[in-house]
Amino acid sequence: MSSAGSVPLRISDEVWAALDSGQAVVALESSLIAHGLPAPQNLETANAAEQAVRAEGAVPATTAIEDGWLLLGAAAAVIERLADPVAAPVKAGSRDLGPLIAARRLASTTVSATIRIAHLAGVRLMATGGIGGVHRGAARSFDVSSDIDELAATPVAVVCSGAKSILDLAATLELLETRRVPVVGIGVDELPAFYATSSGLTLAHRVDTPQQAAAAVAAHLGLPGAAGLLLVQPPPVELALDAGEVETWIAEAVAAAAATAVRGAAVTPFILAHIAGASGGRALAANVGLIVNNARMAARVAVADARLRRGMSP
Ligand code: PSU
Ligand code: MN
Repeated sequence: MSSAGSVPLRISDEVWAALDSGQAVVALESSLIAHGLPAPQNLETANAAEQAVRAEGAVPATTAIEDGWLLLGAAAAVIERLADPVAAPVKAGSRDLGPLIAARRLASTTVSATIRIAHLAGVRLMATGGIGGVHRGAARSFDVSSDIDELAATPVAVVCSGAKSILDLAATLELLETRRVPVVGIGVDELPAFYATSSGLTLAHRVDTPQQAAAAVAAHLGLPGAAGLLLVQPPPVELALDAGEVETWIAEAVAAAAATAVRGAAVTPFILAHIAGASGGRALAANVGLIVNNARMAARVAVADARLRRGMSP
């Protein structure tokens, strides 16, 4: 383990060695382990995502907060605790890092917290299922994920299946444009709708290979003042759900959340759990499949990006 300067950042030996030698590294968030997926699929998915990254020749770096440290490359034992409902890890967004370091709490990291940690060590790629975004009814609730503003500030490329369809996808795409975050489809012209292949929302940019994606990442991150970008791909075709069916479950879940005391950061896990139950497991299978698929794609892009930085063709 190594620490970096005065920031309490603990980088695993494996990740440190990869960074040191210019090898591809992919950051993986842990909020989906602790709060997005039920046990035991959460731990299985975390392990499968790490394996998918390794299989492509990159090094996975799962992020978390533990005992006063930001972790980049959480050890297997930490990932097991994050996946254990009894350990009850806190969900950390960007704003939470300082207080949770000071309190020495065990915490999982959302996309916003993950890209901040990744960028501390110069990691350029991360993977997740879907980013947070503009919630339905945000005009009244002001519930907009800090993932958006963190992407607007932090130069990391996030591979995902868009934003979860429980959000207002059109408003999320508009806000990403306002915040100057490019959204690039990988093999698609439309924003994927997480569980479903398409949202009907057209993207401004498309690439068709990991090499082209890496070229877009390198060009974007090379611009002075550039911050984050999104690379989006739909769920694996055999697991994708029908958009109309998903919409029905979401409407139920949003109504159920509004009828209870669930607010703020608890809303996303609540709605995801409702959909998992209502779909009879098919939403869960799609969620797991797309997370692993996005980890694999992020690794391919990271490998091509690492080649570009070594002056080789991607
Ligand atoms: N995708 C999933 N499950 C999740 C999340 C994404 O399939 O649990 C998490 C991500 O960590 C994302 C977070 O960054 O939800 C957004 O939460 P909020 O809206 O509270 O910012
Ligand atoms: Mn929120």
